[in-house]
This record gives sequence, structure tokens and C-alpha cells, in this order.
Amino acid sequence: MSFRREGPVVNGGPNGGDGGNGGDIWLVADHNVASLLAFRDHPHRRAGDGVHGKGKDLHGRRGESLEVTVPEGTVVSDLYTGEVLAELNNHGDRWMAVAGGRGGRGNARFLSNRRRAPTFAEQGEHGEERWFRLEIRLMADVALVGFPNVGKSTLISVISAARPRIADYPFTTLEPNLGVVSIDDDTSFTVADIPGLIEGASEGRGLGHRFLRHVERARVLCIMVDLAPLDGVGPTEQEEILLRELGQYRPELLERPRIVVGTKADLVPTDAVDSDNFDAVISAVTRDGVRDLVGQMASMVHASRADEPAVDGMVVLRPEPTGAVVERTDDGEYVVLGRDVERVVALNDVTTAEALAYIDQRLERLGVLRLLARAGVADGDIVHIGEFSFEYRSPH
Ligand SMILES: Nc1nc2c(ncn2[C@@H]2O[C@H](COP(=O)(O)OP(=O)(O)OP(=O)(O)O)[C@@H](O)[C@H]2O)c(=O)[nH]1
Ligand SMILES: [Mg+2]
Repeated sequence: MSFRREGPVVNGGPNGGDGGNGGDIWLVADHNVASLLAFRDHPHRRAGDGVHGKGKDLHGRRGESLEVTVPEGTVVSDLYTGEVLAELNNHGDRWMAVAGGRGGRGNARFLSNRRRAPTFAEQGEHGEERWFRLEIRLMADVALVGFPNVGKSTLISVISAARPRIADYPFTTLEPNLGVVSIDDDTSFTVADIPGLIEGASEGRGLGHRFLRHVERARVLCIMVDLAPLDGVGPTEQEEILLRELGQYRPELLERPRIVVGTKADLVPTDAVDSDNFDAVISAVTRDGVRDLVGQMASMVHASRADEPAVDGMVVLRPEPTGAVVERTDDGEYVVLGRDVERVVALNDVTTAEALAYIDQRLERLGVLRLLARAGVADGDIVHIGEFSFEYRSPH
């Protein structure tokens, strides 16, 4: 609050500037961010404060907004209610997680014909504070996990319309390929062909983390082991190494439903394969066992989906509460809820008569007085709005 004072002008009118708004906090999907681990060490994020307004109509600067990057496929929900608020699926998707508090308006704003010398200004609004639950959404139903060259790309090309490059050398696949497997009109699921994993992947060997990140986002893991490896690492040993790497990267991955598949069965004599060690034995070349494998995948995907219903791929915007609601408590008091209403009291100085009159006028305009009357409020009743409590006195 400030008034102009220049030479002979003693009371030259109000000139208190507005306070700056607080900074907002945005969540932004970024494909360079692989996990939500950063939130374990730094769960709290804070945007900048707005700067106070000053006399001479000087407005305060707005607070610095904060952009918090999250992996693609991050689902944001309210920690307490579980309500899904947003899904940030693609690089660049952004969602305002909390809005900065509005700066209070300086007394210059309250000049009117009836109010020539407003002696009050708004308080800055308290910033919003909120807890969220962040989860990475599963991006594929089944992930094909295996050493390089075991036939992952070949399998996906046989069971779906995906046509990845297939070649007889390791690391043919450098980016995951996604294929859709259609069983019938009603049943289909997605399979991700993920670049080959090698021993040490969990420590970053062979682009390990980048690949494991995709594994992390699948419902069902299809562990593929070569029944006829060239370099002498037998199928059981391959399985052990793969599971060890998965577990070291993220122990939860070992809880994920999985199917262990022996590949390239056509290259080894049937009696050399102990089929008890595998859930399926296939040859992508002769198609032996492929149909059975697809059936197993389908039923595991089905079971996993039943556990956790899929959410659609759109960004869901937080439903804004609108309007005011009056509730009567058990002990005969009244609570007024609604963002706009709570703002009116939070923003204003409730200690001066003039500001109180302004609040009254705003509450009237927002229909709160009418709602209170309808709810049966009587003189002397306590009415809670935001952090304040008022004693009701009827306007007439
Ligand atoms: N004989 C035989 N060869 C196969 C079979 N499946 C794949 N191959 C061959 O194995 C080689 C590697 O196959 P890919 O499908 O490219 O293997 P990948 O697992 O995708 O390999 P990376 O992308 O390098 O990790 C290719 O030469 C395929 O033709 C199979 O069932 N039988
Ligand atoms: Mg491949």
C-alpha cells in the first residue's frame, strides 16, 4: 500500500504496485530422461517466489518458473486420491503441476469512485503445495529380451507386421521396434523388440541402460536364449546372465511375469534340448512352437492387464474445481469450498474494515451469501473459508 507524495501534493492517490506472481512448476516429458530415480533423492521441487510490489506503481517481478523433466510415459496422479491427473507420453508433452500463487494487487488497483483512497492491498496468495505420485507407464505388453543375435527381430517379424532389420551379426537392432500381434478381432497386444543385452548392461555396457529402460516399461518379459550359440555360452547361462542384469538394474524386474524361450531350435538336434528348462522352444525359421508361444504371451498379457486396466494415451488435464460449495459440519458450522472463494479470503487482508467490506462484496458476487442462506445459516454461526473462520451476520 502506498500513496503518491510529491511536493505540495499531500495525498496524491494510491500508487502501490502489484506483487509478482509466484513461479509455476511444470512437468515436461524428455526422452533423455530414463527414470524417475532423481525424485528419490530430490522429492521436493520449488519454483521461485514472486517479488513484492512497491510504491510509485512499481510491480514486482514474477517468480522463476520451474521445469521438471520426466521420462516419456510418465503418469502423474494425486498421491492421496490416486486420481490420474496427466500422462506425459511424448517428448515435449508438458503439464502444469502447480500454479504459482497470484501476486497481491497493490492498493492502486482498488481505486474507484466510491473508494478514493484505498488503504488496503491484497496479500500475495500462498503458493500451491501438492504431492504427486509419478509412475512410468508400460509402453509395450511384451518385451523381447535376449543377447544380441538370438533372433528377437526375426521373431517379431514373424508374429507381427513389423519389419525390422535382421542380420547375422550382433547389435543389428539399435532402437526398439514395436509390433502389434493380432490374434483375432478382439485380441491384440504389442511386442517390443529391444536391442540385445550383454553382460554388464546394468553397469552401462553396450548402451545397457538405454535398453533396460525399455524393458522396464513392459508388462511381460520374453527372455530369449539361443539354443545354438556360436560363442559357447549355453542357453541356461544366457538366462542366468540376463536375469542377473535385469535384477541389478531394477530388482522389481524379476517379479515381472516372464516367459523363457529357447530359439533357433532348427539348428540343434531335438534330443539335445531339455524342454523342461524353457516355457517354449521355437524356430522362427520353421515356425515351430511360435503359435504356442504367442498363445502364452496373450494369456500373460491378458492376466496382467486385468490386474491393471490400461489408461488411454491422451494427456488428462486436472479437472479444476469450479464454483462454490457450502457444507454443514456435524457441529453446526459451515464450510465454504471452492478455489475462487478461498482465494478471496486468502488474498485479502482480513484485519481492516475496508478490506473486509471488499471481501463481503466479492463473496456476494460469487453467490456465497446466497448459498449460505440456502444452507440455513443464522446470525452467530461460524463459517470457515480457507484458513479463516468468520462469524456470520446477516446482511440486512
Ligand atoms: N536358423 C535359424 N536362424 C535364425 C532364427 N531366428 C533368427 N535367426 C537368424 O539369426 C540371426 C540374428 O537374427 P536377428 O533376428 O537379427 O537377431 P536379434 O536378436 O534381433 O539380434 P540383434 O538385433 O543384433 O540383437 C539372423 O541371421 C537370423 O536369420 C531361427 O529360428 N533359426
Ligand atoms: Mg534385432
